[in-house]
Formats: sequence, structure tokens, C-alpha cells
Amino acid sequence: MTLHHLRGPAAGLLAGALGVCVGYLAGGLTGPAGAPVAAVAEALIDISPPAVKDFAIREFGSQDKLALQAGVLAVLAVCAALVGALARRRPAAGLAGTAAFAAAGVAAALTRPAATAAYLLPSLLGGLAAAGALWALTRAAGARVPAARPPADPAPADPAPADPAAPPRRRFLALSAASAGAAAAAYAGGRLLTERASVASARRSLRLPAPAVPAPALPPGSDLHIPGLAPFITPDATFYRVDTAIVLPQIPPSSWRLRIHGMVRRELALTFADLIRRPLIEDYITLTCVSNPVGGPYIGNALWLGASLRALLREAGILAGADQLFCTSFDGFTCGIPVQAAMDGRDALLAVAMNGSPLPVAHGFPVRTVVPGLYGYVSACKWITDIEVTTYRRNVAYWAQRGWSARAPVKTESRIDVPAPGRLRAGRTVIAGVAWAQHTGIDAVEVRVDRGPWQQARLAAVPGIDTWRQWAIDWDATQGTHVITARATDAAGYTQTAIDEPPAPDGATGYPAITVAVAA
Ligand SMILES: Nc1nc2c(c(=O)[nH]1)N[C@H]1C(S)=C(S)[C@@H](COP(=O)(O)O)O[C@H]1N2
Ligand SMILES: [Mo]
Repeated sequence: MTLHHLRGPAAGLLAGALGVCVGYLAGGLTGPAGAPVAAVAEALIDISPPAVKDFAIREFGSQDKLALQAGVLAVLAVCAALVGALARRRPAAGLAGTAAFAAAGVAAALTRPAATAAYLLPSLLGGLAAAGALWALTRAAGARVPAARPPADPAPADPAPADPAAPPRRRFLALSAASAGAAAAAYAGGRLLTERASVASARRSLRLPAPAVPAPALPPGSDLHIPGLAPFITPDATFYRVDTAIVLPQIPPSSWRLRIHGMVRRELALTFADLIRRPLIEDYITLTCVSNPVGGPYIGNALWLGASLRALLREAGILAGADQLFCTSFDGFTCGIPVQAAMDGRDALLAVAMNGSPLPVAHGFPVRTVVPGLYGYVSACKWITDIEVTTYRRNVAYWAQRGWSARAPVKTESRIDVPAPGRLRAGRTVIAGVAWAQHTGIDAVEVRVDRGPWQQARLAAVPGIDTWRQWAIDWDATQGTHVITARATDAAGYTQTAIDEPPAPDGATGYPAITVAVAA
């Protein structure tokens, strides 16, 4: 193996990179979700079985989508190198390989819910650029041994190393540099275009009215301010994010519309201005992901501001027999909120703000639903654009299609945040955490060290029953290794089960436990 042998794979890699970057640039013009890598990654998310999503969330957390795109690029790189190696001997094979990639990109882009005919352009143009680059590079790489022997595979029209002024090595290097430069330029252009289309400035300049129904004042002592304990209110920056979007939907409020239709007496269509003209309700609500394992991080508490979903549905007039609000996001994701939960008087919101500012784009700007007491995948539709009043028999939402349960009330659970697992000094210390049973409320948390008795933790104050609740208990830590376990009891009198269940299909259960090593 010499450097000379690596020219084929290098040609493949460069052509692949150029194709991907040209596709990204074209996506900047036609809609970034149609760019080849993003489209393939999103299509993979849609077709991957729930176990894979579970694995990705567990292993990569909120970095799951970065990891997925890196994976797509890695697979692409290996294939491109192989195609390049092949193309050196058989140019037709190189063209066929490139065409196959372009076709996969086009197919993935056209299956995107927001796809228009223009979505086929990025992969098509990327494919053409890659094919051209591959053809030129493999031709330049063509000669096996430059001077001494005649070319191994002489093309009748062009005996490759003929021109003494441009020795093949120089020509190959020059073409490689040109391809890499073009790829970098296309990437930079694509970035610029994508950022220009962003709604960041529309979000910054948006002014929202004051709430007609302000949130209850936070009672003193709702945050125990214990280092290491999750704060009562989760800042936007650390609020967990779970969704299927590789490219975040960019929806200016001026073009947002919501349609409410289906089993209603009167269809409604709202603009953003219509929505925020309605009396806005403010409330603290804790959101939880069904994929959160016991002790996991996929839970957060925020102050939400939004219009009442119930009031809107009353205006539309729900017909008898309807039991599901089938909510569709701009990006095609769907949630199935139980009609009963939206109508029973809890603060089911079409939310426009989170923690005092317009929703962050990643959390659903400009409008999402928030319904206390239900896992996010059935209740918290981000970038919502459509509500069809229907039945669970007729419509099956995104995660329910993939085996998760259609209705998903949050399970009573708790988590231990402090002490962090690891080493500790003997003596008085504090054990603390959070517990939640949204829209029921938490009445007690008990803690046990090793096989000792269950002891009552003290509970922080809460503004209502829709949030999590901090708890803490003092502990005289003794030398040795200890297992600390906790369990919560909700306001309905139910104590969380000790039975360990995984997240699928309707939420993890079991007591949270940590192991600490206490030094003398
Ligand atoms: N459009 C859209 N909305 C969505 C999702 C999604 O993938 N797409 N995921 C849901 C899930 S599974 C959860 S747990 C919550 C998470 O909301 P967050 O990202 O604001 O924390 O959003 C829900 N709404
Ligand atoms: Mo979720």
C-alpha cells in the first residue's frame, strides 16, 4: 500500500464531502430540513424502533441528535472511500455509487412532513457536484505509475500522464485542494443562509401581554437552596430537550396558524395575534419525559404562560364521543392529548412563554401545549400548528405508533440529588432530592439508609400540585459503604411502587437509590 493507492479513497472522501456541503448550501435556500444529512438523520429517527430511541437517549442524552448526524457522516465517509477506490478502476461504478447516495438523500427529504418539491434539489445538486468531483479526481489519480511504465488502464482518448507540464501527482493534489475549498465555501454559505432564516430576531423582539391569571406567588421555602439539588425552577439553558427534530422548525409568529377541527361544532383558525389577545394564564408546571429512567435527568420545572386550551375547545364545541386531541407539529410530530385532561379544569395551555420569555426555539417557539400530569410525548406538542378533535381509535400519535401507550399519566416518582454518588466524610450531612406526581401533588417522602427504618424527609413548600417538590433529611453518616433509598407518597395516598420497570411503554418505576462511600 502506497500513497498512490490511497488516491481512490481520498477522491471518494473529497467528492462525498463536496456533495454533502453543496447539499447543505442548497438546503439553506430550499429549507434546511431537506439537506441530505439532516433529512437522512430525521428519516432514520422516524423509522428506528423504540428500543433504539431508548438506547440513544440513555447513551447520548440531549446530544443524541449530534451523535446521530456524526454517525450518518461516518457511514457516508466509509462508503464514499469505498466508492472512490472502485471508481478508479471502473468510473461507471463511481457514478452508480454517487447516484445511489443522491437517491437516498432525495427519498429521505421527500418523506419529511414539511417537504415541498424543492426538497429534492439539495441531494440532487449535491449528487451532481459529487459525481463531477469524483470523475475529475479519479481521472487525475488514474495513472498507476507515472513515468516509467505506460498507464495500467489507458483510456483511448486521454493517456493520463501525457502532459509533462502537469504531472499527475500535482494535478491530483491541485484538484483535491480545489474540491476541499469548494466544500468549505459551500458549507460556510449554507450556514449563513440557515442562520438568516432563523427566527431568533423575531423571538427577541416579541412582546407578550401580562397574564390575566398570574401564577400563585412562590411560597417562601419552595427552594431549599441545597448545593447539588435541582433548583425548584429549571433555567431554560439546563431544561432537558427531547424531540425528533434535527433541524429546529423556524416559525415566525407572523406566519403561525393554528387550526382546530374534526369533531367540533365550529372549526377555528387562529393567528398568533388572536392567541395572545386571549386572557393568558401563568402557572408553574413540571414536565417529564416518559423515557426518563428512575433517577434520570429528563424532568424540569418552568413557569409557563399561555392561553387556555379548554376555553378554545369550548368555543369550538367538542362533539360527543371525541376522546383525543390529535396535535400536529410543524415538523410532522404528533401528540394525542386526552380530551378529558384538557377539559377537567387543570391548566392545559397553549403556551407562548417559558420562565418569563417567549418560548426558546428548541422548546417550541412560538406555541406549544403544556398539560400538567401527562408525560411530554402525549401532552407537550412543540411547534404546534393543528389540533384535530378525534378518537384514539381513529388516530394514533407518533410514539403510540411505535408501541408506547396512547394515554400516559405521569407516575409518582422521586429522585435523590444529594449527596452526589461517590465519597463522603463521616458526620452530619444532608440527603436531598425532588419528588413528583403532577396534578396530584406530593404529600410525603421517606428515606432509608441500608436496611434501616423509613424516615420522613422534610418537604419544601410548593405553589400548587402541578410541580415537583424538593425534600431533604439530615443524616449522621457513618464510615463504610451505604445504600440510600427514597420513596414518595402522593396526595391521593399512593406510595410509589418498589417494582422496577423500564421506561417503555408507559414510564419507569422503582425506588431511586444511590451508593455512597463514607470515609472516616
Ligand atoms: N414537535 C415535537 N414536540 C414534542 C416532541 C417532539 O419530538 N416533537 N417530543 C415530546 C416529548 S417526548 C417530550 S418529553 C417533550 C419535551 O419537551 P422539551 O424538549 O421542551 O423538554 O416534548 C414533546 N413534544
Ligand atoms: Mo418524552
